Amino acid sequence: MYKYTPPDYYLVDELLTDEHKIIRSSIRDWVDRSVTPIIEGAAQNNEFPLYLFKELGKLGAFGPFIPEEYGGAGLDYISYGVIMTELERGDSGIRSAASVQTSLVMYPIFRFGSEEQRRKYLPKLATGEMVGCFGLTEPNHGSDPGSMETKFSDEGDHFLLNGAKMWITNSPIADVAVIWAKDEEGKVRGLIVEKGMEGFSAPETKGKWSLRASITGELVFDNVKVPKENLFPNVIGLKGPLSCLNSARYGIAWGAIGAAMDCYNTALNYSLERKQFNKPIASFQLQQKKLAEMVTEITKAQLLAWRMGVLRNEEKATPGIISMAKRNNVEMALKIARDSRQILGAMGITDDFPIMRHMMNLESVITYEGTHDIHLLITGMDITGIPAFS
Ligand code: TGC
Ligand code: FAD
Repeated sequence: MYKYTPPDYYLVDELLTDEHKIIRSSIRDWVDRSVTPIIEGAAQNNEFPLYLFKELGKLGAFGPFIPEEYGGAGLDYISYGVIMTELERGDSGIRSAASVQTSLVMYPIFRFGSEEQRRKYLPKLATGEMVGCFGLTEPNHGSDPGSMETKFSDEGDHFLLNGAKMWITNSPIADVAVIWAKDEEGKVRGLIVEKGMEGFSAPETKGKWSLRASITGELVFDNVKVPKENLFPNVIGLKGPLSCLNSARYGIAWGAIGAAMDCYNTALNYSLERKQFNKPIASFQLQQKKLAEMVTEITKAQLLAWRMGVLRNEEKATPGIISMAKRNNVEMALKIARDSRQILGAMGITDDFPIMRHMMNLESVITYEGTHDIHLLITGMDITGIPAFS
């Protein structure tokens, strides 16, 4: 395994503040210490290293932009992005855990929840004492969440929730689930469902070839009685869950750069060391083409992410801006993983190197939080004004 030396061809580091660099270095050290040594084994064994959850909480990886009074760190969005890049250099599954906890659980509770909900859940989610998950996707409705079937009725002193969600990161280990369901008028609302509520189960989804160090499952609601105070009072409609996705997609656009940089760093070092025909393979033009294109694409992705971060801090990052960065940066990372794998030849398929694991993980990353196609259509709609989804 090579020392991690991420590329910074355009001196993008100079755009970061000292605070961003301190945060980055603490997460990078933690990944070197706690993730890199165990992650290949965890992926091979298809196990989420749950004990890392509280460590992530201690590091401040959960809710970095949530105000300190609710347990967050009150940082800006570039700090959040930098954290995501470092975590995904370790593994997309570790970044997923932080994405879901931060953007899909803490963010909606902070933004749409009551003051009581904020005080009850946010501090424990920030420390990792509580694990959260987010249920939007259903067996019959993935790209089209507006057609969801999960619904709840008003039973006087409580709600009755029925339906099912699928492909939910962390659902089997979650203490709380942020669930999006339709009310009796067909309006999408958000509810907090807690582990142990009667009729609520969260079976694990087995057999994944991707994100093997992350746990995924279903959420099944069979006449679950949900207390009325668990409804989000401050949002009605699909814009609720879609706003959470903006935050998570933003983090993924930064995160994918970490996976790409780890692959590039591995391929560059290997190509300088590995000799064929009495020369390092890095001396052959075909390999230099791959490496030169990789560093070019990483640089473009870094600049896109940084600019998106500035706009997000200024509350000017539209959903279209975020979709473009998620789509571009994840595709970039997946291509770099594939090209890096080729540079390593047969060694590229082994777990002596991180490339194949990143490549398989990125097949999920390019699908979740909106597929590659859906993000293209979001950009298409943004520039033409015509939605082409249906
Ligand atoms: P549409 O009619 O366009 O919009 C409905 C309402 O929502 C508003 N809206 C948004 N609001 C905030 N942010 C956005 N990005 C928004 N996009 C739309 C819109 O203005 C409208 O508001 P209003 O007030 O007029 O009602 O909705 P549509 O039904 O046509 O769907 C549009 C589409 C296809 C873009 C959207 O539904 C979509 O993004 N589909 C992809 C689904 C998706 O991304 N699912 C992700 C599930 S979570 C996940 O994958 C977690 S992975 C976790 C991990 O990291 O491990
Ligand atoms: P579909 O929507 O069935 O799409 C299938 C194919 O059709 C895709 O190629 C898609 O691009 C294409 N397609 C669909 N509609 C159109 C269209 N209008 N035009 C052109 N092409 C179209 N969801 C959650 O709610 N919470 C989670 O925590 C979560 N975690 C996940 C973890 C993992 C590991 C994975 C793999 C998924 C997770 N998801 C989660 C679900 C994820 O968001 C969905 O898989 C994703 O939104 C796509 O939905 P789908 O798989 O049903 O695909």
